[in-house]
Amino acid sequence: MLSINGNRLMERINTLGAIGKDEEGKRTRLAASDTDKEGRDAVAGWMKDAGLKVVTDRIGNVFGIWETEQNKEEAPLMLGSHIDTVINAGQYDGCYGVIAGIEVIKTLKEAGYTSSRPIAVGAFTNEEGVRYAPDMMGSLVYAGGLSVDEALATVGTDGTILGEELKRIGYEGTVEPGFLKPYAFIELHVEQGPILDVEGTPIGAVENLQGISWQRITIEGVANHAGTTPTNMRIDAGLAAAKVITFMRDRCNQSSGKTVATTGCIEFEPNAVNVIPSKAVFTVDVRNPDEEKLKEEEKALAEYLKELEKTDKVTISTERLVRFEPVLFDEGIVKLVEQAATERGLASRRITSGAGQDAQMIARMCPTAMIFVPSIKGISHNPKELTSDKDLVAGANVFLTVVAELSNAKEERGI
Ligand code: HGY
Ligand code: MN
Ligand code: MN
Repeated sequence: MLSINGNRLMERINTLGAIGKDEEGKRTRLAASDTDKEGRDAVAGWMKDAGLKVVTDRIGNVFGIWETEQNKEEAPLMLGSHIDTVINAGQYDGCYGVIAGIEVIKTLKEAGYTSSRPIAVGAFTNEEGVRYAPDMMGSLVYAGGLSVDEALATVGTDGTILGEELKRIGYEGTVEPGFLKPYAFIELHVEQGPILDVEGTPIGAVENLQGISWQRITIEGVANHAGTTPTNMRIDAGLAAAKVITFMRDRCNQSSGKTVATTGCIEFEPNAVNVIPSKAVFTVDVRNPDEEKLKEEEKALAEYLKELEKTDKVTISTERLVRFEPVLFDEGIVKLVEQAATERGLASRRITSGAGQDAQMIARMCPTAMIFVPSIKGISHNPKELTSDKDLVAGANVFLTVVAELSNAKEERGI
């Protein structure tokens, strides 16, 4: 059976993983930053090394394309993921899928395979959404869910403009997003959750992905002296924010684990140890695989904020940052993933993606699915994120089998 070059895969994952580390060893490659540029340059170099045509579109998505005179009129099979990271990130999230995509194509080419359709691997811009919201921005624009000009005008958390930053790092492409109309899309990714690791299952056949709701909430209270103000006279924005965070945790606990909620960012004004906060600005990320349940959570939160305005005499405003409905992946490709795992003697199980993914956006364009490999202890968005080399290579080989099947790659040797 044809297999990928495991050493090359791991060497590249570790090379990319070393890019963007600061003096404390924290790995951060926020979208369109200098470290993101370094990562992009490395990946574009590996695409060229595989003999791929490298094309950057206007939102900075970078594609490596393998096409021949015989197949270039056919709709391409598309692979891909992202290489931008969160702050102080792990080295596998996104990067694994992009590097494995290049590896799979290079392996097919080296083995003398020809495929009935072009195969393209993409590194999508700003999947994480940490610097510029929304997340999965590059793939959302690619799929036509957000105008490229609107996306390029996005103001970041640091006041920069995405389009200017892409230009500054040399990744302001000229080709319109959506220039390739994929026949199908398949993304390989680490699970980022604990299920496969706990069960000892090496392959996840991802059949759906949960809905995501991000909002920024601003609570205005009254600054006052921390020592002289009696408790019953306080209009405390900080306390009200804390009540929202615990309210959402209670909702999660009542949802038998289906709803998850996170406040990842919070800022107080004037942010002084002895001043009752006059303002709290914080984010709420709520997710649920069921659209109706997610709507219920959003409604419950909105009602609670209204109640809080009365009980705590604060003023509350909200700003929607992201809202993506749950996505169902293509049953035919999910089955292909299970078959490919079996062919390679690997156990697999159906699984839901708790994380947002570029695949959820490209699923708007074509039949799409994902392959997961285990994350040890389910840790992710954390430098301790880890998947064993063995699982990474096994996942990439299942990916190879699925890609060969979907692209009808033919050669005398079985794979
Ligand atoms: O937010 C997410 O789930 C993804 O990591 N962007
Ligand atoms: Mn990811
Ligand atoms: Mn991520």
